[in-house]
Amino acid sequence: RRIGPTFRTSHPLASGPVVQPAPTVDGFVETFLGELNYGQGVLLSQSTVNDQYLALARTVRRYLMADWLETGARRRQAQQKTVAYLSAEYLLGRQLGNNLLATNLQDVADAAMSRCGIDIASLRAQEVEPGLGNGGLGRLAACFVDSLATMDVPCIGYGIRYEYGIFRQTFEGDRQVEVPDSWLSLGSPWEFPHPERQVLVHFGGRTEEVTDENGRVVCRWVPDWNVVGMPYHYMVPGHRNGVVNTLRLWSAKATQAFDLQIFNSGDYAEAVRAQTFAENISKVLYPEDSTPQGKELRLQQQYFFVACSLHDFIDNTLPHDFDLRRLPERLVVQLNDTHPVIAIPELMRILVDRKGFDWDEAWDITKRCFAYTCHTLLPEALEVWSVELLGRLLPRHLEIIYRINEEFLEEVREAFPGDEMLVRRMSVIAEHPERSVRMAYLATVAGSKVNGVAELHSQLLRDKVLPDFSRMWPDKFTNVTNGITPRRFVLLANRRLSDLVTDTIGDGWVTDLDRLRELEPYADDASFRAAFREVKQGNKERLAALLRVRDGLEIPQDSMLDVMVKRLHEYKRQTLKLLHIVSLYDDVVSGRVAAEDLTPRTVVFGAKAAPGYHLAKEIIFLVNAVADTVNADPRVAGRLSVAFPANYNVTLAEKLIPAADLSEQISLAGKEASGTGNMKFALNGALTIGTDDGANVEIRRLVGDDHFFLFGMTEPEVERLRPGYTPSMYYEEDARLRSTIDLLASGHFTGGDRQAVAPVIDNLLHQDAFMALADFRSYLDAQERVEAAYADPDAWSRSAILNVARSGFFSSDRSMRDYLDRIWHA
Ligand code: T68
Repeated sequence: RRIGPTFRTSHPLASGPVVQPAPTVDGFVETFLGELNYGQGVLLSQSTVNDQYLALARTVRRYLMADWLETGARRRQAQQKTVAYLSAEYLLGRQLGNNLLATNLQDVADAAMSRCGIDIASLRAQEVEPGLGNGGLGRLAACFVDSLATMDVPCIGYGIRYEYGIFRQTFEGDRQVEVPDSWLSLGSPWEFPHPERQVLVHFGGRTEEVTDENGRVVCRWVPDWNVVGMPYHYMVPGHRNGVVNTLRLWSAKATQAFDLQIFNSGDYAEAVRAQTFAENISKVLYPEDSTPQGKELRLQQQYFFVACSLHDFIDNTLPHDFDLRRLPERLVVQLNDTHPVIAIPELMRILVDRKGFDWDEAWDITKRCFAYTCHTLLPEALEVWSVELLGRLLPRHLEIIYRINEEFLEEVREAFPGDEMLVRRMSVIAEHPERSVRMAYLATVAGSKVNGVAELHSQLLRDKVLPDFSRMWPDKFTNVTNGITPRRFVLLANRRLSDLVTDTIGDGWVTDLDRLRELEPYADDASFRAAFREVKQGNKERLAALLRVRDGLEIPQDSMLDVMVKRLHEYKRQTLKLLHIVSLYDDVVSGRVAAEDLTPRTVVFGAKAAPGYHLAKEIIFLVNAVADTVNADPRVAGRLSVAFPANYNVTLAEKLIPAADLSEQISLAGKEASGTGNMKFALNGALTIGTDDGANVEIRRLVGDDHFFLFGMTEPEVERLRPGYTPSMYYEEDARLRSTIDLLASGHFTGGDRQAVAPVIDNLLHQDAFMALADFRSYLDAQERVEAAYADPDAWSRSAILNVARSGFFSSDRSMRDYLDRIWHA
């Protein structure tokens, strides 16, 4: 049955304008009621909050539609180079607020809803954020597509429409319990299915050589099963510039819904087996684990979305008569980590097997189309796939990878004759512990550029992770420091600060964040500082109100808000923060320090642990246990409290970050590739306590040493200490550390249960792979400097304002300019 376009383009209506509703309160109300009545099929008087939310979302959508269609048409016409951003994750956050902001309809919508007797805040709260990512990597992708739309750069974001995103975290008895995130269950008004653009994806089977019509021997893949990729389109609006780009996420469907014969025979489960199997591919997001578990489904997901995306671009986006020799002029594929790297052999397969290119020409085209971003430094996080699995799932791709590797190793032998050790080290195929494909190496061999995500990270990537490759191709390696979108993370999340900044320097900063520099002189202006403090206070009150309702947590108002939010990982060292809290508490309960002498402090944690990461879950348990005890102890009441709201996500980040005074960025130096939360805090006027790691290095350089609390070993110091590192030595030699650990180990926080704390304590004393104990003393000293600084509100606000003024560099708009200049040349 035909599902392609059937309209005659010569018809007079074919080029008519798309009608947008009037951007007035009347126009908005009318459209909203129309959506409620005709879209949802309910009367206002009968409607639920969800009906109203959906109608509001569809109303806002209408205002974006004309721009979306127009942008698409313009892009098809212009035939410019397009960035295909391939990412297995997009951590988008809620859409309604962002889209109201992009269309500048916030005030109109507020007035329209209140005219209908509806509290718009309750509708905003109704939206479930699409949590299609784990953390930094997925959120970065979302910031990047926002910036590209704002900069009017042709970009298609490609990814997976997981039916279940990152799990919802709950706590039961202080332990993390994961609940499936059924974000689609009440309907998603922001997506548009496009069945006419479905793609068939093959798996399994074997390869064979056949002679084609020109008498050439060619390779053919004879797969043994298929799934259909169904695209869903999402709007990615630029900021008030009439541009709407597209995010295209793929959902897996069976080629046939069910087997009617089996169904009729009564075996209902068997009749839908194939369907269930196929649809599992996009069922759920993999919770990041930092240790690749040879998960077959994960490789299926990766190939599935990559195959759909390349097919979509080549066969459905480019003009039909496009000469693929010119592909690199029209397409640059940015690989967001190794998850989409299977796209490299896939493009080779398309060019050689399907389009009839000879190998060398195909390889030349392919190399010019790809670039690769690495997001890690942990060797165990570099993805590898066993040859056995890859060959079983994608036999043709394995052959292609072998050939790419053979030719590459010949190149190595020519460049460095007689060094077979080097050849073995650089091979895309690892031999031990089992034969496997090193995806980062494949990406480096094929990519025109390889970049790290902060200066230090890019340096370590060259020197430590891929040293042989950087020796062979020094020019291939570059850096692009990460960034964050100021639209979501300042304008939307921190309206109070945005208004103050705009009243002071105008609103140019929203799309040109370097303009925040103009705030610098105001750091010395007492009335501006007072206004700035009022902003912070307002944000703290907003947070307190939210946590009261959301989590039943009370956070005191007159205290330093000290925040550590990020995935739970040993290298990020939530335990170091925990040791600090326990040491403060210990000081008071042991009588060393009078409670009145503690700087009032509220520590907020937010962190999810991967479900299979046992030690991380033990750390969560311990943080909760310490929080319970500390919060209930009258000896520290009003002086020290700990809050751990469950289910940290983008929505919570938008409320937490603007309220923070102190930003905790305390990873072991050399382990955090960049961090992006660190940038969000600085830009919202929190001061950072941090190690010399990731983008902290650049933040400190920009905001200035006096406005950043540095502590801990540097990366070279870490490496020097590593051999023979004995954590228990620090315990023996530092009385304060000993007392802190003893108190934790005593079971004081776990109702006397010493067993419950043993996993974390034993690990710290006997392994401590991320050297929390080595940095403990230095961290405590830095915290004392924090307290001294906080005691002078004027000096503190001055530093906070300078953090804002000097963080413009961390706009993802700047990151995009760097990608454009250094990598994409688009
Ligand atoms: C993060 N990586 C880096 N990975 O840790 C962080 N991993 O320093 C950096 O700022 C950020 O990327 C953006 O560059 C991740 O977030 C993952 O989420 C991940 C997901 C699946 C598998 C492995």
